[in-house]
Amino acid sequence: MLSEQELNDYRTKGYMRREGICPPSEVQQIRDTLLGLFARKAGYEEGAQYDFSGRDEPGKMQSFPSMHDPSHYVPELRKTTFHRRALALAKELLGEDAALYGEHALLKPALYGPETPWHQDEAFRSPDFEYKELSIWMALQPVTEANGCMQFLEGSHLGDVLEHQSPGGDRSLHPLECCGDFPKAEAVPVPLEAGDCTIHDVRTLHYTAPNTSTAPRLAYILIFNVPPVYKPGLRKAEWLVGRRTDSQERKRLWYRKGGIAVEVLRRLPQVRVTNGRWLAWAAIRLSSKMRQRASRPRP
Ligand SMILES: O=C(O)CCC(=O)C(=O)O
Repeated sequence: MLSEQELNDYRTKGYMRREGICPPSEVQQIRDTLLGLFARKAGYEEGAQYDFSGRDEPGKMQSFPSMHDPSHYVPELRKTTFHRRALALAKELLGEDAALYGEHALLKPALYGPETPWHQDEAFRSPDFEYKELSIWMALQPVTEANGCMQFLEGSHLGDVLEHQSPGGDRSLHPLECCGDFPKAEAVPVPLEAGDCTIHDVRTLHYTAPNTSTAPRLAYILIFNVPPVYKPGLRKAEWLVGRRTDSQERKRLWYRKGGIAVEVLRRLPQVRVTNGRWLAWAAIRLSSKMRQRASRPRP
């Protein structure tokens, strides 16, 4: 799907733009499906749906509705042309081992939808692994700077993971913002038509502005990776220590009430047992999560 020139460009810049990854009829169908999931707050109790930029409080209107893995609630999403083409692109960019790591839907409300702070996705990941990962961000209506199209810092994926922090120092909030030194003024906004996408590397610095338009901005993002390589102590990520969002808390309670079995059944068909490196990654992640939990002070 990609020319040598496009591959080289991606490697140099850390992002690219693709037109028409999704046919127009499917754009409408995916849009309606995701809006329906937001409207009925699907997955809220499981921690899959949450406010991306504020606290989740009962009865409070979300400032930036966000949802992880919508295909857990509507499995047909995985059968779309978008999923199929996105996987093919990921394999070209990351290698044949590439597989879907997660999905994200982000609904930036009209007029007041807040910004997504500058960040590198790797800042959210455990610092004990080396990653090869990318995100395919599809617009479900036209996007420009005015309603929050993606903006990138060219070449930023070639440097280190910079210092990040929780906005206002509040570690119960979902976003992380980059507080390292980088030339924000060189940001490149990438406007798109509905059904177009951007692709960015896990280390590329990116940002979206507040939605000042009169219509909501909806994006559907697919994240792909190859098995991360365990390198204990590779980086430090102080900003992750003690971070606990409201949605993580709901997920923990849901797991305890038996949700863990549901989660295992949902993920089982996707388990990548064909390659020992996926199994090693899963086992190391599980044991480090259990160690973290054991060392956490009891309330
Ligand atoms: O859509 C947004 O506002 C931000 C998306 C983002 O940060 C990402 O896809 O990594």
